[in-house]
Amino acid sequence: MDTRQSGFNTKLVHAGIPHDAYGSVVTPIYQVSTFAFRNAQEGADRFAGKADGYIYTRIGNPTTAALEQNVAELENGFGATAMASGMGAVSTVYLALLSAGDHMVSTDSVYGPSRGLMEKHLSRFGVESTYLDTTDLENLRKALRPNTKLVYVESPSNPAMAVTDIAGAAEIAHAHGALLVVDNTFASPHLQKPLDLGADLVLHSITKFINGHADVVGGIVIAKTEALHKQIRTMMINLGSNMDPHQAFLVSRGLKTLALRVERAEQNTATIAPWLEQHPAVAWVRYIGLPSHPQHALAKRQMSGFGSMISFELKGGLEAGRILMDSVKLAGLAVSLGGVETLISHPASMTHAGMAREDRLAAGITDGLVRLSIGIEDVEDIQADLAQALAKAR
Ligand code: LCS
Repeated sequence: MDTRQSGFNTKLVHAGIPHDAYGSVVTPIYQVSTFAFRNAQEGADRFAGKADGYIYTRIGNPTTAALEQNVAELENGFGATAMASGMGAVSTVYLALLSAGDHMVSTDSVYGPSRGLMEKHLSRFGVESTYLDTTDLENLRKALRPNTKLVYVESPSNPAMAVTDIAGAAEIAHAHGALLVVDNTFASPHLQKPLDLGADLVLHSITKFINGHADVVGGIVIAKTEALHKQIRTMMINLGSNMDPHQAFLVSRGLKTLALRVERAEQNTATIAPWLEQHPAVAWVRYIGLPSHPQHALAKRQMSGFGSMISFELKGGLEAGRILMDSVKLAGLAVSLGGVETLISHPASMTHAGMAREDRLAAGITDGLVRLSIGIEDVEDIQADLAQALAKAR
């Protein structure tokens, strides 16, 4: 079925499924490392790109290709390349698009290792970077240098929940001859389509909303054009950052319910966030769906929903936050997010522990910030769990 003109939910269920001899209604697992050629000429033609067909699973695999086709359609891109992890996607993008002497500008509150990889490792190869508050586009414009080749935005950002104007960032990047990459992990393709807003590449930690069941680590990069898609794919093949077919099978299974999961989790969050904000033990709440969020209006404009990620701090700061995290029973005390289960974590000592404290504070990641990923459980149970833990933390 050609789903390219279909609605989002139809794409989730049907896009990318290959037609096989058995009429399989979902994509089977091609747990195969290498594919035989009928003759030597066909092998040579496949390598030269003159004949269709698979060669070797690091280069491409039918199960992985089905997932790639599905996500490319969801993001309205030319093509997608699935990776072993979200960091596999981030590192492949950096290495494909940046060379010694190039400069990148990025959101200061990106996922810790996305920044660490650049500042601690790519810097060894002569790549420069500037991290700043990209919610202020003037900041971004001023940071561009003659050698700036890439603008890398995470929106909403992890865990500061900073929202960047993607169309505005695209305009600034393109006027300068640079590309715009958007990490769309926190929104998922259901709530935000950065390519439609002007981005050149979108990436996801598939581990989060796209898979949604806390049982797979994976990543994906979606390109707007054929040329960019080929550039990313070639780097993935050379780095060996490919996704395994068994991983891809599980992700395709989880993906079918993305819209249902995201909508239910957001419905729960719409109850939890305002309740937390008025709770006497809570100092502040950052949720993009609350009018108190500084980019609430922008989020409303460029996204079709507010999602299920909340950052907040207790009046008792870090010490109270620790008691809260040790007291929850339903919420899992774990990193990661975007699954069906509610999770709670402490970025300063966990996901963003690798950042210098002054960089963390400048990016809005305070010592006492607690991050919640609201799941799809009954909202009364989530609320009761948080209420009993907050009572202990007061
Ligand atoms: N981008 C974002 C926005 C992320 O949140 C993560 C992981 C990655 C990229 C990397 O993806 P991975 O390699 O883990 O699939 N974020 C995590 C977090 O907040 N807790 O655990 C992982």
